[in-house]
Amino acid sequence: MGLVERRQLKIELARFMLSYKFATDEMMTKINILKEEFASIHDYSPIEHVNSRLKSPEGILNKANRKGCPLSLPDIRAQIQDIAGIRITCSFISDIYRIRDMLTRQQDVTVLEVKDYVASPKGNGYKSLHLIVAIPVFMSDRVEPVTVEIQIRTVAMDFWASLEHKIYYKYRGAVPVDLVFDLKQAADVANRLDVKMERLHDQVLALKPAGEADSDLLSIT
Ligand code: 0O2
Repeated sequence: MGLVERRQLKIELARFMLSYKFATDEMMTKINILKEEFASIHDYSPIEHVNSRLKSPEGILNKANRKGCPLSLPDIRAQIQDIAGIRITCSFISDIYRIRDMLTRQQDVTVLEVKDYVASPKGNGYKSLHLIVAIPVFMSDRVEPVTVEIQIRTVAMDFWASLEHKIYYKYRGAVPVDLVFDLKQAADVANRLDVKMERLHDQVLALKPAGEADSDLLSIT
């Protein structure tokens, strides 16, 4: 593809991405409703932080090239599933699945794919639950199902992934072997922390006398 065509495609991509922005806004509203509602009823929310991002047109084209995806909007729509991305962090591993259930049982959310890197971590130690979902976006002249990738992970998994991502980009993918080894060890430590924190949390919940407000116990977590 020549420079002029690539520039033209980027302009079309910017328009095409508007639907992804709307889908992200809709999902963020759903997640924030769950977060607030959960916090007000249970005095605790499994959702610690949420953020969203849209892949840049350049990022989309790079990913399409990497995947061997033809540079046409229908192909990009079909093959690049993380143009709209939402990341949710939570305290405990069980929260990851609780959030998944709360989101996927909503009628207008269609689950297209689940990648459970929590149950089956990547070789480098990466853990996270990825949901690829479609949500209908109501435009002035049509309803469009738009794909959103939702990553759900604990704070410890997120801490690890952020650092690994920085290191990966710093070395442009060619991370030295000793650093890869250290990162894998750090992932194991993060996992042990997650398991231990969950056990402590369960113990505290088991101690809770009947009728005691959640806030009295959860404030110490
Ligand atoms: P960015 O900058 O976060 O957007 P597929 O789409 O299935 O063909 P892909 O994209 O590798 O293949 O799917 P996968 O495995 O679900 O990964 C999508 C996103 O998950 C990545 O997006 C990262 O955000 C995150 N991710 C996956 N593996 C790793 C990893 O090993 N380390 C870290 N830190 N993050 C990971 P992007 O587009 O790579 O990056």
